[in-house]
Amino acid sequence: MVDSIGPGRASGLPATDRRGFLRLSAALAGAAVVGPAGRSFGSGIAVARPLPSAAQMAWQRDELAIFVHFGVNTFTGREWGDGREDPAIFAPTRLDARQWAHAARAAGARALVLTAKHHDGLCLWPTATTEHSVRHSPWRNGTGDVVREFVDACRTEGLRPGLYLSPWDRNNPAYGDSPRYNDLYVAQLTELLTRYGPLSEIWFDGANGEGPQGRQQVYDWPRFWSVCHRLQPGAVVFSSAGPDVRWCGNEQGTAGDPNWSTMDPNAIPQPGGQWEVGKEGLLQHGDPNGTVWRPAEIDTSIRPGWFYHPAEDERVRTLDNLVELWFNSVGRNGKLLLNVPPTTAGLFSAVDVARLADFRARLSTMFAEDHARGVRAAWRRTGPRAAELTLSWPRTVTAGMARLAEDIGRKGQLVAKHSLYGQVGGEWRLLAGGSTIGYARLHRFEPATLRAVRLVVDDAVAAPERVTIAVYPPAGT
Ligand code: FUL
Repeated sequence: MVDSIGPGRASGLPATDRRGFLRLSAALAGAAVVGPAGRSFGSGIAVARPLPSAAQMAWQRDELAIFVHFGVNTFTGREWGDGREDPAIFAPTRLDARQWAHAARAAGARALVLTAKHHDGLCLWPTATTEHSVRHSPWRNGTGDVVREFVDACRTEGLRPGLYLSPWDRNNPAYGDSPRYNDLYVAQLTELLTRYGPLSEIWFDGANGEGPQGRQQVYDWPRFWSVCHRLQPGAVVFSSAGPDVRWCGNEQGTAGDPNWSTMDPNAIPQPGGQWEVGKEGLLQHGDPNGTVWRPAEIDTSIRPGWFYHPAEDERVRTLDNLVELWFNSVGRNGKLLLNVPPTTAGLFSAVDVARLADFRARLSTMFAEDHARGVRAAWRRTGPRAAELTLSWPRTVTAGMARLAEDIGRKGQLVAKHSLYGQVGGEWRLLAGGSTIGYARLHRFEPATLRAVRLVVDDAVAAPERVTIAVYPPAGT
């Protein structure tokens, strides 16, 4: 995300306000009373916690998606085009979206997101809204449609397609003439959301640069989002302000710890730099008392840039770095959106393709053997906000990693602090610990020979619900 320039609009989503939510929660929960920290007390009846929608759940279960930045910048070597590029420079020689999808599947990704239009304004599909599109490119003699080829390739590989449509448009003369550009932008969205079948995600960047003569574009976010929800009810809408999925606050690939999937919808009412100033912590950590489900997506690139630059061929993330990234994103209750940019040929580079396959092979090896599979674990509440899960083996096992998970689909996210102990010889030893768990929490710890493990929920925002555990051998064994 980039900082936007100039003011935006103070109105947010017509979202549930906090008081309205609390009234609703109280009604749902009968006599429950909400305390200052959003916790229930008094009646002992729990206040309803936000839950993910079916679309948010599907998005989270994907765990890994591949971001595809492709456009005129691929041919100019820049990261942001200025909108004056001739569409004729978009001339991939061997574009094959099936190669992207195949490599994504080999990486274990379940979805992809393509930049249908970046800030330079070139539309990679034959839009009726502007002349600045692939229609005026020599690629496929001007009859091509990158979005179509991308979506078809995703479906062939059984992957879910998603699209990025930059609101900031440095080419379109209407940009800066707010109502006119908003209409045009909605027309572009409508084409994308109606022509290509079901999408998994619609990705909004908050960039809001100046238009011609310094004019300031005021985006109509509530309108954009409602168009998405109406035309693609199965897709999640991403931005720093959600509404379905939030930006994690950095592009380095690190989710927060803690990382709550709940947010206060009024804290960042719309995307854009001015709304995000001072809110990095909130984007990183979410809000345990938040009234809406808005989990964090971790977008980062496999290379220093988002677009392909041959000079960066030596700077592709290493395998170890990718594994680290996995622990810091999916392993912290996030979803990883890893960018892999096609070259001027229109293909992922061989280095990146090999790295993606190696990445999945490494993860598959690391998580191949779950010592906890099929072993009965005993769960018991030990206090109003505490519980423990104990699992013992008839023989000892050597362990070095664990994956914890809450039943977020049915119970939401509850655990605020946890500790993992292992029984080594006759003693209980602390192996790992942390704050939130959520969809997934990965821990690596000093390899140990264990008779049993005990996960202690030290604190939770409501009575804790059963957590599941998987226990793996040390990485590299
Ligand atoms: C940013 C954009 O400015 C970058 O170019 C890239 O698309 C990234 C994912 O979002 O805000």
